[in-house]
Amino acid sequence: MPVPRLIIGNKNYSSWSLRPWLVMKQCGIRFDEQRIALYTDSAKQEILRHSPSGKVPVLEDGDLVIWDSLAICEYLAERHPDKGLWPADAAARSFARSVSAEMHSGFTELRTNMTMNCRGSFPGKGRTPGVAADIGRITEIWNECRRRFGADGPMLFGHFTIADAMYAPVVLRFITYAVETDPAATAYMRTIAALPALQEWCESACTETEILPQFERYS
Ligand SMILES: N[C@@H](CCC(=O)N[C@@H](CS)C(=O)NCC(=O)O)C(=O)O
Repeated sequence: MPVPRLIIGNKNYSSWSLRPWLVMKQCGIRFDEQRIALYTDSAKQEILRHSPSGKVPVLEDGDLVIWDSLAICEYLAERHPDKGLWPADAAARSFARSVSAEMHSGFTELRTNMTMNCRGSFPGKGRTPGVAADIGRITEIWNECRRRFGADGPMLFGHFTIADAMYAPVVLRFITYAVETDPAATAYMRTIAALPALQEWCESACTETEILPQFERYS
């Protein structure tokens, strides 16, 4: 039986691609992966062959095309109810959806000034006042999730959910830019960073040869 195909960008730089990829890997959902090197002369044309938005990630599953990271995660949660991709409890689930949507639509300062770069190491760079505010809000989210809903495990809602995938690229950014966090947030970051699936992504990112100057401004 054919498996879904996830089309992603460069692993070193494409944080939106990482989110659904991590959900599928972490939950053992079988899929084929196709990588398009972003921002080359032919990249846009190639992406548009798969994704009407001209952006990655996009998931092709039979006749279905699902574009946008969060829409893909929602689709996976519907297709795989056994994986617990959202918390079972309604209060926890609405909280998980809210923090995932907050990530998806927000933290622009952080995303602009501390772009994901798995290979990079830029301690202290990019800390505008807006970035500091984003860092404060993100650690507040992590700590509140852990305190209120995380008793059954080390993730935001105990076990791995879409919310953890949404924040995994932020964990990678905090490592790259050496953001210092409180002990609870640091423990959460360690848990996410140790996920074999995330390590696999980073190892793969390190083998990529493309260098995109717009994401290397501190190099
Ligand atoms: N809201 C979209 C954002 C997708 C997005 O911005 N993707 C970037 C890569 S991380 C992209 O495709 N850039 C290539 C381009 O714009 O040509 C999502 O969540 O999937």
